[in-house]
This record gives sequence, C-alpha cells and structure tokens, in this order.
Amino acid sequence: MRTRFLSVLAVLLVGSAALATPLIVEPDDFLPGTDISTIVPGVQLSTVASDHGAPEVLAVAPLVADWASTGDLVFGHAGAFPEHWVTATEPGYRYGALRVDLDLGYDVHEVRFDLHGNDSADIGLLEAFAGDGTLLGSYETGLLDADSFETATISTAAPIAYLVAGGKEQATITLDRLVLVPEPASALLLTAALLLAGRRR
Ligand SMILES: [Ca+2]
Ligand SMILES: [Ca+2]
Repeated sequence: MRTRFLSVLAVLLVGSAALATPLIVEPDDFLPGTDISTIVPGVQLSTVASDHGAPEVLAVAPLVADWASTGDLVFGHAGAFPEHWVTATEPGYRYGALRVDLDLGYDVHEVRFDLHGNDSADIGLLEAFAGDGTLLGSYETGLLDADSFETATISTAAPIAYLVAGGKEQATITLDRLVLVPEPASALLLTAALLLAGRRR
C-alpha cells in the first residue's frame, strides 16, 4: 500500500513539474517563412492594426542578424519589413502589432517576451489583457539600440487572456522568444487534490 502511494506520489510530482514548466514559443524552432500563427497548440498569433492587413505571423530572419535575441529567427508579419512591429495607430506607420491569444487549458499569470531594438532610441511595449479587454499589466522598455533587448516580464493577479506587443507608438522593434509561465499555485493545488484523492483509495 505504502509502495503504491509512493509511486502515485512520484507520478504526480513529475506531472506537476511538467505542468509548471514554462511554454516557450521560439521562431527558431521552425523553418524560415513558416506560418506559425496556430502552430503551437493553445497559442494563437496574429498581426493586428497593420496597413497591409494580413493576419499571419511567420518565423522570419530579420534584415540584420543581431536583431534576434536568440538564434537566427524572430516573429514576423506578412508585410514589408516583416520583422518590424509597432503599436502606432496612424496609417503609414502600421507595420502591425503582434497579438497572442492564449487558450492553454491552464492559467497563465506571468509572461516574458524579448523586445529588441533595431536602430536607436527604440522603446518596446508589451501589454497583457483579461478576456474582457481589461488591461492587466504592461511593460515598457528603456531606450534600446540595434544591439540591445529587454526581456519584458509581466506578472498579473488575474489570468492573462491575450497579449499585444510592438514598438511604442512609431518605434519599430523586433520580437523574439515568448515564454508563458503556468501559474504555480494551480499546479500545486492540482497536485494536492490528486494526492488526497490517491490516499483515499
Ligand atoms: Ca529567435
Ligand atoms: Ca526602430
């Protein structure tokens, strides 16, 4: 009985560790030019508020290799200068902002996203929203140049439903390596509940 309980415990601990492992969305995991809009289950990527109007998100090699924070590829859209992302709303500057909708089957309360400069005095912006459009948190970088990036991190009390990322206003930046962190509390609660259920058998 004790042996059985211990093996159930081991399985549950391994399971909860897997559940608590961050999900990384990395363009380098795919071939250049791949449409990655829905390639990661539970993570829908789309290009919003662009002048070109195409919603797809692709894995692309940036014009200058240094604009990737990891490997060779970054998130790209289907318009001109595909690695440029902005949050500007004036026509003529709208390369597009990257929107990430989450439907993972577990709550995400923390995200990390590499916001990379591509010339000088760039400012990156990441915003996290609840399902009803309420802004839950935002991260604005300091001044970035073509060789620098910041890993924008947002932690929220409520679950994050979607993200929007790009350069602040008309600043163009690149986006790379998105990390989605499962809520530790829900992983722990789940483990505890399963352990109790296991002991009652
Ligand atoms: Ca990369
Ligand atoms: Ca720029």
